[in-house]
Amino acid sequence: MRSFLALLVTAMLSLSMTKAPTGVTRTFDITAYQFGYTVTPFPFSVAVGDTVVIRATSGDVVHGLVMDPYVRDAVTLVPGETVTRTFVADTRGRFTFGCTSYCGFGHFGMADSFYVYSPDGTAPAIASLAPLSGPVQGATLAINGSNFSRNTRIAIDGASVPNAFVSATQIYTLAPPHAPGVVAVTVYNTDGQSATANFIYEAPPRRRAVGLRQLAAADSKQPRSGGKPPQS
Ligand SMILES: [Cu+2]
Repeated sequence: MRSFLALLVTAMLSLSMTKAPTGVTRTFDITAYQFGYTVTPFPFSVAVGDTVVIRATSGDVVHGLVMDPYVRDAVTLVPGETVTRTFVADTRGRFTFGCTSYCGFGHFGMADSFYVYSPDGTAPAIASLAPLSGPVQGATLAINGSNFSRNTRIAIDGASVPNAFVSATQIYTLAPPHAPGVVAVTVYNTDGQSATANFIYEAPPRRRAVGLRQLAAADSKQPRSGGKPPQS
């Protein structure tokens, strides 16, 4: 009888800690490379109770993937082959996944994160970026919004960038050098909820290749107005 009660209590506890499926299915494509993973769509985060489908492959050599507790047995990723796994994200938190197949000198640092958040928590929000655009060499960027913390993670075009925390409504970061174009600036709070805004890397101005001789020639053709004509 006592063991039955213990079992009942355990069952009730685990019920309260996990969440029933939401009926939402989220599909992510994961490509392993030396030495990291790209996940599309980005960010790799879902609400607790969502059904998650991952389709994983390798972009170069043979890699692996393990993510406790959702992908417990190491998956082998071979270029040109896609492995599909489906699970219900029933526990919230940040889950690290990494490579299980030795793939070179960067193998042991080959890891990334998957977030399962509670939709009841407060999500961060971005109100504005200052500046809105910057040079391809990179720039200091102020992110204004709400619900930021020292542990807020910032990514620009998928790459992690520093968080120089000021307050819950402002953080600074460094936008790294990047090709011209529009990129996503995403902030994540610790439970993986995120907000995204666009930043523009501006193409450098094109310099006209004009020689001194051409300049002089153009100058002599200019009609002169005003002043005295040169004395001959
Ligand atoms: Cu690897």
